[in-house]
Amino acid sequence: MLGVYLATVPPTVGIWSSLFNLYNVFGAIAAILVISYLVYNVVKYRRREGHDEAVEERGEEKVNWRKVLFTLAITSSVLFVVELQTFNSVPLIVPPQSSDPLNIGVVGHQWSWTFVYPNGDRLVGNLTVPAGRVVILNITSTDVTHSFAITGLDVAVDANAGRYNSLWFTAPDAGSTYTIRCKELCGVGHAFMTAKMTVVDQATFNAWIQSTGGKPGS
Ligand SMILES: [Cu+2]
Repeated sequence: MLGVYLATVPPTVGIWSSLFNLYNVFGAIAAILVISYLVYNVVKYRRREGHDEAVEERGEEKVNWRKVLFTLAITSSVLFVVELQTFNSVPLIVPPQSSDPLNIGVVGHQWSWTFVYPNGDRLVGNLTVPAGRVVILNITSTDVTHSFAITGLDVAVDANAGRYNSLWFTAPDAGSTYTIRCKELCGVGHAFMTAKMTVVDQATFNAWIQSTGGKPGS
């Protein structure tokens, strides 16, 4: 089952993307069915000559309980399956227990992102992470609500003042870069509230974090 598969494999870009595509396919099929049925009924029951008289003659329309129950049964079954899959996917929200995660603080403000590294460094607009390691971001804001999103990794969470929201990911490929964006309209500078994420190997990361100067956080 998809749910069991999801619960045992760490989410990577591939899984998120395949889920996104799956939802697109399901959404398109549902849309085609619903809209076709709607158009069919609009045409079939369009107003015609003598319509009012016919309705008056028939008297009050009777409810077709068989149809109602059939629709209810189909809808409930679909929702039940979706609900099961949702509960199966809950472990995805929690980082894998066996991992040795790297915790980085993220502070959003109008209009930039500051990253607080474990050694106390605070760097604006520069998120550098080692490839293949679980990274946990603890995200907050000093002013309005922002939303932290890594384009291409398909992860995002709101940045709210007064609380920390976290997300986790593993970046699979050393040498690649990603663009971080705010995706909650937060003022005139919103569109330019970006940062760069660079993925390096663990040794390069260790050397880099030492070279940043270890400026203690303020
Ligand atoms: Cu914004």
